[in-house]
Amino acid sequence: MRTLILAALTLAASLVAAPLSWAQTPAVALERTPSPPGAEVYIISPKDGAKVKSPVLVQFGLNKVMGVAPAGIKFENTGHHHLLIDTDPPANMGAPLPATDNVKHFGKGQTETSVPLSPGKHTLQLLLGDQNHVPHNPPVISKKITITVTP
Ligand SMILES: [Cu+2]
Repeated sequence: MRTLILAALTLAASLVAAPLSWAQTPAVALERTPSPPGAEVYIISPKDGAKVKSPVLVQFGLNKVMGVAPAGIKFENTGHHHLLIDTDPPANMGAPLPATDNVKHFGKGQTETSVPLSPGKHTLQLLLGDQNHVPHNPPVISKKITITVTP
């Protein structure tokens, strides 16, 4: 029993001493941040099915149940936006979101962006993340929209 407690304390101390970089997959599952009931994230523009020119101005909407806070700030019922471009949401919602060409982080609390996109069809979707870039529980995710970029 004593050994078990020591092991737990050592683990806790190591987590405090060496905070995980959000880009790494944590060895220990992070505690998920709860989202309040009724939280909704949505793409204000462009509209689903829109024909647009590149660069595309994408505006992020979040209903009043939640607020936007920069990454690293722990505050109840807040998060920051992630724009998923031409990709499905991750299967594992319990891990920090990667930063890739298809998953853009808006960790300063931005609520819009301008994305250069090649001509053709593209999908866009918003996924809110907590201070550690981990989706909330349950995830706050928008409908996936499809747009067509015209040359
Ligand atoms: Cu993030």
